[in-house]
Amino acid sequence: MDTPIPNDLSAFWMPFSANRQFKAAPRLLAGAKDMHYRTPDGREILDGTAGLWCVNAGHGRPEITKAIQDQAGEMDYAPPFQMGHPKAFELAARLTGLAPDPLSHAFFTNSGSEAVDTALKIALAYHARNGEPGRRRLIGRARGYHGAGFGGISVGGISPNRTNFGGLLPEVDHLGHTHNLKENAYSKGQPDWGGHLAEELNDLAALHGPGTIAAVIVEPMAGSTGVLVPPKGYLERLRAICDAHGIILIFDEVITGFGRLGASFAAARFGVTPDVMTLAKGLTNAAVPMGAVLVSGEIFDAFMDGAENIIELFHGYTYSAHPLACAAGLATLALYERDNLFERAASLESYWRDAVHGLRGLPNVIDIRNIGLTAGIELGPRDGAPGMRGYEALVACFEAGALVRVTGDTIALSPPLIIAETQIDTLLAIVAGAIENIG
Ligand code: PXG
Repeated sequence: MDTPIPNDLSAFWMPFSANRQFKAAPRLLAGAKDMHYRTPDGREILDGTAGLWCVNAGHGRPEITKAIQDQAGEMDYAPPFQMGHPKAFELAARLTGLAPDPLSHAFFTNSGSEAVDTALKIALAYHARNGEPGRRRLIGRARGYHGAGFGGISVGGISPNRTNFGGLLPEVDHLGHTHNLKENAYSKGQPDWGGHLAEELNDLAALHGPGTIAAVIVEPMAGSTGVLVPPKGYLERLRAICDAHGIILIFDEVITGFGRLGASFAAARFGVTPDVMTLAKGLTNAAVPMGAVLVSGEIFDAFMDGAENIIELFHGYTYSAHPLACAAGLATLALYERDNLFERAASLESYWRDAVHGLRGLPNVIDIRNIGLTAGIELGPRDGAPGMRGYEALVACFEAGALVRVTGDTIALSPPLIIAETQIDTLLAIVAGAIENIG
């Protein structure tokens, strides 16, 4: 059945999009099932990006749809302040059960951006309550993406996301990024070179005074800026330096959570556990917006002193732990477990790695990197027109029947974890054809 195409695209101000370019030649998606989108004119598009790194269990899973439908019929909404509903507590227990120790408490938000702002606020408030109000500095990393809120863009390291938005948060500094083509081009999995870059945190601690730093936030694997895989030893070193100086380590696992790297979380894959973890996307398979912040018992307990009738954290959202999101989250976690999707991602990794590295040698390809079910395929920029080659690759892939994500001139792939080996072949053949055709 054909879905009608809207006849006027003008009113919608599209996020993170070139509005005029898009509206001159729109790419619309109207349906989705398992590994495919469907366009309004009935074309099937293989989903090479799990939507936007989020539909990890594939599209339109009936178990999730039904859970949302049932919950909407039973109770549409419940206020989360000074009230509760059963599924919120159940989801928090299941989520913390899945997370590595000592992450034992969950705060719910509606997006990754809100999860990041919440995590930063918790880190600052924790130190204040813990007798160290002078710890107010937040450290992010160049090329980090932590959402679009003021907290997230302040610690984020993507310059156009920060420009023209005023003074941002004070008392923020950044580590350098770990991307280095000269040392690490065509690395498979974690690069050998670059673990020492974590020492920059010691330099920043010396510069500002270690007792002034509240938290460090990093994506264990940076997704948005093109699949930057952590060098061997890097995260371990960050953890050790944070421990030495009393700094809270926040892993932003909005992309890396829920099987993307072949384990529940990047923390489990790399064997490095943060004090705070931010989540969203795959938490509900993206069927209902939801984010979460997981914190250690030590952090939670620091808030649980004082008079019991006083609100411990003056923070929250109207839709924190929304019943539809909780229902979707519970159904999603059950599906991940029932279908062993994290293990499936792990077992597909070597096939995926070989397939993506098979594109080495194609015109203009200057690097290929991978981990879990992710890949970054970096193209050299066209003279005087950085980003053009990437954009043309996106359009060419879409026309050939695959959805990919492009950041600058890097093609980023992150398919649903249900992808079959034959679909990996199809996806990479489409990407290879696009790279050859755009020249
Ligand atoms: N942290 C990380 C690590 C993310 O990847 C966010 C926070 C923010 O989440 P929300 O739900 O507020 O969007 C993200 C979001 C891309 C792309 O091009 C990635 C994201 C968003 C938009 C585009 O790869 N990730």
